[in-house]
Amino acid sequence: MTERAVGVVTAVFGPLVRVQVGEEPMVVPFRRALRWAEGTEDKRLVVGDHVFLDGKIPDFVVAEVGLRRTTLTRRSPGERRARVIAANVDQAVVVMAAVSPEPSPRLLDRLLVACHHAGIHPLVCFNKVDQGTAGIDTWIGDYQDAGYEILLTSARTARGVGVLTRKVAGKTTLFCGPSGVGKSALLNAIHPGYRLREGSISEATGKGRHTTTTAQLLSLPGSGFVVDTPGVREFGLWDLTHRQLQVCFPEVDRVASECQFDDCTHSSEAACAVRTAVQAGTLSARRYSSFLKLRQEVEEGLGS
Ligand SMILES: Nc1nc2c(ncn2[C@@H]2O[C@H](COP(=O)(O)OP(=O)(O)OP(=O)(O)O)[C@@H](O)[C@H]2O)c(=O)[nH]1
Ligand SMILES: [Mg+2]
Ligand SMILES: [Zn+2]
Repeated sequence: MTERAVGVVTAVFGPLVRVQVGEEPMVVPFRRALRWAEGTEDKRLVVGDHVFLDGKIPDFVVAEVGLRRTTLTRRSPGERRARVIAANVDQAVVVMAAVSPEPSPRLLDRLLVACHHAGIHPLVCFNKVDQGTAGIDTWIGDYQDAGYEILLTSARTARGVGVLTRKVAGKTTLFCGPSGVGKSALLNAIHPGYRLREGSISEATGKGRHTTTTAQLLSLPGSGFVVDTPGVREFGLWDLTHRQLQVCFPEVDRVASECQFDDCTHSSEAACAVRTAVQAGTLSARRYSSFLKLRQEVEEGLGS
């Protein structure tokens, strides 16, 4: 008799996917004519996809993909279309190292925008605080003022790992950030049973070595899932309107409600509450400039 099973995609390897059905992981192919929920834009299976399998053990095949509740998407260099990284994620821990590899506020801001736009709750995590925090003190303030939850962790000394473990319990949480910041190390600290491979930092470039090469969804002890992802160098955004981008900078959006004009661009208008706040030092000049830069980029990308 043909059975129908429900599972979640935990890894994608070309024509095969690893699916967890109940407690049972299995590697299965997918039908060429997969049935997708209406409105699915990027028809490639990703971790977190809810799938329906037809067939009989051990000959299951993925036949249908459920509606994606959330999709985290990026535009890779040279690609015109959105690429979904993971589906059905509730929150993301955006990880930067406190010292090495050198943290990139530019990339952090992009990842935060991508999370907001996807409806995924972002948390900002500075890992490797055992190496010092002097270099990131001002930024911590910027992100705290913006309303983000900041986690200071060390996978090495286990500082902050208890808090992180509580934050991810019962949810589906994606870990993202540059290579070498310790995403896999933090997940190993949360649950040593994962035994994820950790890389080293190149002495020549000060960067990670892209140790994790494919995204994978892992079950947490208890309930919930975490997603380990490969490090990103760039994170392309596109197809956001001015208004949508502004909402992705919560602190700018809050102040903007007091601008004189509804369609204020916060760049040259005289009665602009955002510029006034930057001048008064109540809004971070760096975040403001990051917002303007991203807006310009999004504008240039539109319609091209
Ligand atoms: N000092 C210190 N080193 C750490 C910490 N966390 C991770 N590392 C080291 O940083 C290096 C990179 O860690 P990974 O966990 O592989 O980093 P990743 O973010 O998963 O990198 P990719 O998989 O390449 O994206 C390893 O040598 C870890 O041992 C930490 O809290 N403190
Ligand atoms: Mg890794
Ligand atoms: Zn304004």
